Amino acid sequence: MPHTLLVNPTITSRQSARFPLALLNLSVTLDRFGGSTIVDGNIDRDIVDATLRAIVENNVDAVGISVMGGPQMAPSIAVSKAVREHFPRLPIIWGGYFPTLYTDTALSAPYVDYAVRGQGEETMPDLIAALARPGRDVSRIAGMSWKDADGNVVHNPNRKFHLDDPGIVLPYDKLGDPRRYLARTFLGRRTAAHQAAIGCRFRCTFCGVAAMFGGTTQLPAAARLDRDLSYLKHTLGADSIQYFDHNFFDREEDMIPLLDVMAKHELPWWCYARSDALLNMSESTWKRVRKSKLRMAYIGAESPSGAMLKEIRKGTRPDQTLEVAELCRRHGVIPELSFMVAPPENTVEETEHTFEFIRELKRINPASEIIVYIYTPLRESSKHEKDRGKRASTPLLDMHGEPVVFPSSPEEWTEKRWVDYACHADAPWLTDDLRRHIQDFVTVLRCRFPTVQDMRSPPWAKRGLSALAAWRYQRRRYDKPWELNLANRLVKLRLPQVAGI
Ligand code: B12
Repeated sequence: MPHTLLVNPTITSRQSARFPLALLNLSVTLDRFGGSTIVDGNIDRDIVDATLRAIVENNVDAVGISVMGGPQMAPSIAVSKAVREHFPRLPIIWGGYFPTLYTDTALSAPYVDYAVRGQGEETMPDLIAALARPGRDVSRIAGMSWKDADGNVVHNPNRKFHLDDPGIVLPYDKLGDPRRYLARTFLGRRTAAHQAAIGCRFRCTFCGVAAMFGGTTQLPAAARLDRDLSYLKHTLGADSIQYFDHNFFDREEDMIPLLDVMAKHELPWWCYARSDALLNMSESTWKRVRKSKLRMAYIGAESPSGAMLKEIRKGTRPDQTLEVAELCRRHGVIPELSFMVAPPENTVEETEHTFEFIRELKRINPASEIIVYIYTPLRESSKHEKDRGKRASTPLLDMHGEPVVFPSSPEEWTEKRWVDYACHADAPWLTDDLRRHIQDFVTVLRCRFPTVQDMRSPPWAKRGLSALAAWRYQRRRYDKPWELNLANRLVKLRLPQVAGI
């Protein structure tokens, strides 16, 4: 009976740690024919030591590591290297967004043996079973890539996405006391993270979710959601839910039974949504949404330019963004609108246009929360195979007009400029002046309108910051807000784009 160790390398602080849902889902299927143990680096801060100990204690046969680009790269490398060094014969499997989008880069490392692409629930048990057989033949396992005897990377075909009901709740007890993952947020005192549906039917060209799912989405049965919410509410004591669903509101008729379950449980919630879906919902469905206590919807507004929204295949329009801000106000839902500024073309104009658009949104609905990202498109080869090479894309150029060359090893992805790229925080075509200008605008905006998601700073401090920033915001004097930077050192507002809600 093979035993697999599943590792979530550290990506955030202990207070911001949420259920490592990827590993919990993998655990369910691995435990059907063997065993599994989870090490969560967001809780066990010395992830290398915790992993090495768990390998010995559980007599482990393989190690699976969940890897997302950005700040999780460095700890993922550290833990993989340590495993290779101490247990050279133990297979190391990477799964998650990074190996799915950058498969060759992941497998170029000597400490990555197998890369699972997409969903791991079926691929991982197949792989573990194959590794236990003589010859270790993995050539027929869909959804993964590997290295042959000569070190060449072989990509097996993709695997279809499935949302099977395991008939049980996730094995939360594997995390020690699961209650420590319930957090005090603006939604409640004990907010739990949950994922009900998977995937997204849209194929936006910039989005990692589209690259992973290729337009597939699968909704859970209402009975399953009911069982999961009952457990979170009654057994763990959760009083609110953050849904990690890639795009919560799918077809209206399919959402109604789910919303009814949620209305029964009355757990205030947060989710990802689209402006068009919210705008198209009937009054009776909105009634259900209100009853179920939706508090905030994260909506990818992306850009005020219709042309750019078309270019990135967003499928929504700028007027819908403005309309949804008003609609949310009427229904008592806070819209959390995210934008991508500084695209590679018309960089400065698009950015200024976005700032003005944000001001308009704030006029329509002052409670709107705004997230400003830098537009960092995916490499063509990272897109889903169905979408690769479909559109004539202009090559990305850096600020000197040279082509942007993406990293070819996991180590290179740990360089600050690439961590920032993965975090949508910087891009090679940004000049120092524009980078500073964007940072300054964001500083003025977040001080003028402190996020309700911040639970640490006292209300008087937030009011003080807002008053201090008022004149700059009013007169558009964003540049060099030294007094706000100083004040920010004392009042450290939460950054939802870094730590989640
Ligand atoms: C929770 C979350 C976080 C948490 C922490 C996650 C953690 N590992 O503990 C926090 C808030 C810290 C975080 C941060 C970031 N995140 Co994040 N995050 C998510 C979120 C909302 C949910 C992840 C989740 O639990 N999903 C549920 C599980 C079931 O799905 P899954 O993780 O995909 O796992 C499945 C497969 O990927 C695979 N798999 C995963 N791991 C493994 C491991 C093995 C061994 C195998 C075989 C398979 C496998 O099988 C799993 C089961 O099917 C996703 C969006 C989403 N809904 O998935 C974004 C998402 C993963 N994040 C993303 C990004 C980019 C980031 C950031 C790097 C940048 C940013 N600003 O958003 C930041 C870093 C911020 C910073 N500056 O520090 C992107 C990744 C896309 C990409 N291009 O790589 C996503 C998809 C959001 C998006 N729409 O863009 N994130």
